[in-house]
Amino acid sequence: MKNSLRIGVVGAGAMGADHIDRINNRTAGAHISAIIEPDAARAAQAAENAPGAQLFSNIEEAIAAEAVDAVLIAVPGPFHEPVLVPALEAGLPILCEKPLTPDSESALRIVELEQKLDRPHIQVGFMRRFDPEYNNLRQLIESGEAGELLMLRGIHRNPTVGENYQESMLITDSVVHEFDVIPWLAGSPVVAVEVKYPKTNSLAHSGLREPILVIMELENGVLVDVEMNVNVQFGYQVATEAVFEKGLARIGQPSGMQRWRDGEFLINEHRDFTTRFATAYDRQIQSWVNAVHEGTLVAGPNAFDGYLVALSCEAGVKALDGGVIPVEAAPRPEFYAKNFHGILVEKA
Ligand code: ISE
Repeated sequence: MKNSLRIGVVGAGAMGADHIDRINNRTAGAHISAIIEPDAARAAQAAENAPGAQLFSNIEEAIAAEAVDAVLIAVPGPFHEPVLVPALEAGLPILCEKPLTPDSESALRIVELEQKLDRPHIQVGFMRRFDPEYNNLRQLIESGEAGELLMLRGIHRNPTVGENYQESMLITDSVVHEFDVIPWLAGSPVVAVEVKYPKTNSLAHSGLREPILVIMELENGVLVDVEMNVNVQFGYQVATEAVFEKGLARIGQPSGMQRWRDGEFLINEHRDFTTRFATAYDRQIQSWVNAVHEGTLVAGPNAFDGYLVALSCEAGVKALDGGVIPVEAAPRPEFYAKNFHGILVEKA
């Protein structure tokens, strides 16, 4: 075993706390050495699961104290850039929860700053690339075994959302995942986005028009539709159907024990993304830690991928008001050319 990687987690909210538990209890070759959180009560609570971790109220203090070898950013998206900049300037490897930043302009600033380093240092936390079923589907598409991919049909359903969930968040907080994983699956970028409204769910809180149907055109001609629904009431579902020239493939169906009882057939369904993507999160963090040990630093979506997602989200938010909105990206710099597959590498 190489030296254990000292990770500083920035933000000890629900996602940060989940990563603290994952890194200290289920990840080889790493531990939490610092919790960077301005809210003292939240920091103290998170520290209970991170014995020996030092507490800091900002990233600059943790860097000055030489308390971290790598940083995991789990604060909300609008606060990413002020953490990414000093972490990049200190040359630290970074795992940044989605989104990279909330808009393409700031994403491009990060991409430009990162290119001053010798290689990419930022991995963006689009964990679906590490889900075993998504990996299987990608391999099937790449293999050509079922012929050409023609269409992808996605469902993305949440049980309910709070009053703070705004209409634009259907795109920026939820479909943001499809904007990363669909081009990765199909091997082709999004070139246009359209949104259609079915009948609105009366159970959605006031002002939220949902569900929506998001239609994405990919450069290679594959057409994608995604039902984005945040009020299904019963559980959490993320599934994809791929339509090929020679057959179909489906991933993300409910799984677990099946029961027949009192005239009913029962099967487990997820209640939220923490269980649906538990394996993906574990594999994402382990692969990142391994990449840092090996010196490649990034084992998944990089900052340029984060910039492309930000562009698609901007188009998606515009498309909420109607029209087919084009997505026009700057060319991918050579610096970001490597195609990361998100396939698990063995534990370090
Ligand atoms: C949440 O923030 C996530 O990232 C989940 O993966 C997504 O399914 C959910 O819709 C978002 O609100």
